[in-house]
Amino acid sequence: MADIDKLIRETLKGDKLAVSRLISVVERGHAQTPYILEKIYPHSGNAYYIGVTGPPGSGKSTTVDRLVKMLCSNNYSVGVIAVDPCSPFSGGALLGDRIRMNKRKSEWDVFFRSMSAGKIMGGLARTTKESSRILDASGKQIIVIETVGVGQSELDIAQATDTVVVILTPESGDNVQLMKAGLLEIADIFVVNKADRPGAENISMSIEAMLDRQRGKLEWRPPVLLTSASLGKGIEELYAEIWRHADYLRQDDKLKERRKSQLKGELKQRIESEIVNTLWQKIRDDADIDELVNDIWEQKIDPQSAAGKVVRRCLKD
Ligand SMILES: Nc1nc2c(ncn2[C@@H]2O[C@H](COP(=O)(O)OP(=O)(O)OP(=O)(O)O)[C@@H](O)[C@H]2O)c(=O)[nH]1
Ligand SMILES: [Mg+2]
Repeated sequence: MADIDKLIRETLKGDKLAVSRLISVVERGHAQTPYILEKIYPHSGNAYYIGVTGPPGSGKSTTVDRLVKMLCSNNYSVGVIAVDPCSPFSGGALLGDRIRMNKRKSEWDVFFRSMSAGKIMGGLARTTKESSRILDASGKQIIVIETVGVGQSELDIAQATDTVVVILTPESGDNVQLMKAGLLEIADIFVVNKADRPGAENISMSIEAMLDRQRGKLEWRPPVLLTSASLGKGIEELYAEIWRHADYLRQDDKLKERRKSQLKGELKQRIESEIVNTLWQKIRDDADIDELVNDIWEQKIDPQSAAGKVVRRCLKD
């Protein structure tokens, strides 16, 4: 525990090596994770969280790279987490290298972390949240989280960040697909990247048309930007729109409400897993699962009734 306490102290002072080690401990789902999170939490909540999501290869890492450079040259300290749900070789590693190669790097306060699902115990959403809290508590002013927008991950990013940037490309296909992907609901800012390719205007117009149909329902109408991240075009506009959204959230306690509703979601998830773990522990102690399996096998009882019986008996005492 002494080691962990030292690591926590150094993390809170902003020591990069300590931050990196502490994230690794949490990432592996080490037994001391709850202790670490308890000590870290009171020091978090000061950073602004930016989420960047979109289909594979849409230019997220390239955009994040550009954004981070702009943030750093405006003297912000930045923490970046790039989540790769499938491959262990994320584009994120490249991002780190690209930033490292920049000659002005020594003046910059940036921490980069790439995570692949394979290494993570207990779910990407949990680890992303916990790692970003560590970065936040270490004093980073801006946290950027990159995830590929497939399946659950885009909902996770909306649960973990203040401003969500959804990056699409001219190849992103028709808008029906976008709706299905659930990216529409979570976007605070739309970016049509690779605008140097044909079709960018079209996709931008169909997003605008979709937003038009929602008119009245939207308190914040997400802007639709055209960028060409690899050429550095449109990034200044994106930067400005992120801050415009941040300003919008800071009015009338909107940011507070957004974060509280995220905390509610997190609390619910954590209660659920607490219930499952605690009950399972007790059920394993009380009930003879193998015997019950035999009863089910011999058709003395059906699986659903057996489950109900076990849980009710466990809750009674
Ligand atoms: N033509 C063009 N290519 C781009 C642009 N932005 C990025 N690319 C290229 O698109 C490819 C994917 O870029 P990344 O930034 O790695 O995309 P990503 O969304 O992070 O990819 P994953 O993390 O693998 O999902 C790279 O080859 C980039 O150089 C752009 O504006 N125009
Ligand atoms: Mg990437």
